[in-house]
Amino acid sequence: HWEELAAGAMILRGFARDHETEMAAAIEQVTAAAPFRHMQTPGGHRMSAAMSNCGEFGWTTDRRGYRYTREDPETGHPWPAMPDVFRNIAVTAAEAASFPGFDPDACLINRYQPGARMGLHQDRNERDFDAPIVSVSLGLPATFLFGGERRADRSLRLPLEHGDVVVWGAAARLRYHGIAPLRSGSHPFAGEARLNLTLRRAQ
Ligand code: MD3
Ligand code: FE
Repeated sequence: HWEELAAGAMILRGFARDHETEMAAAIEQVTAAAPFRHMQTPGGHRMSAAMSNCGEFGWTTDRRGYRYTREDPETGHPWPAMPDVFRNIAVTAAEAASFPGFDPDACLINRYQPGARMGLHQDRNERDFDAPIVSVSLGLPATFLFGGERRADRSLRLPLEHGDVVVWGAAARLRYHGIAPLRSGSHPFAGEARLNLTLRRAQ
């Protein structure tokens, strides 16, 4: 069962919990081939969340800018294939939130350790903003910051927990958002970390 958080943002609480064993194996497999790393922003800052990707395209940032690439710049190899379990969760969730036919070609994996955060930003590197983004939260809980259409708009604070899936589309697709600094703790799924998958249509 889902509920609408805001126009265009549908939350399916605990939707991914039934698939956690398969997801853990899939994350292991992807990050063995494309290890988590702290990327550099164009402004020269090191991101506090560590990242990896799977799928045809992966999101990266360095001093030259933000973009999607077919290859992992660290290894020169294509990003690992998107595991079926990720795709299936995203497609089913999108369908439940009335986005039939979602066909993700990119999955960014973020790892937050205590203190890591993500400042308010918009996701604008995708070609088509009509496709939603599906996020899957795993491990430690986090406070999601949900802003408005302008950076200065007030943010709502929303807890996201292990297994929560959110479909961000339509009117929510270009809203500012971020993650407050992760609080210390331990979770049976991920130890002292939060993992977040975002499945996207990049190209
Ligand atoms: C709302 N990740 O990777 S996921 C990101 O928890 C990102 O790691 C956060 O923001 C995380 O870009 C938040 C939830 C999310 C993802 C994309 C959105 C919310 C969104 C795009 C538009 C609006
Ligand atoms: Fe984002």
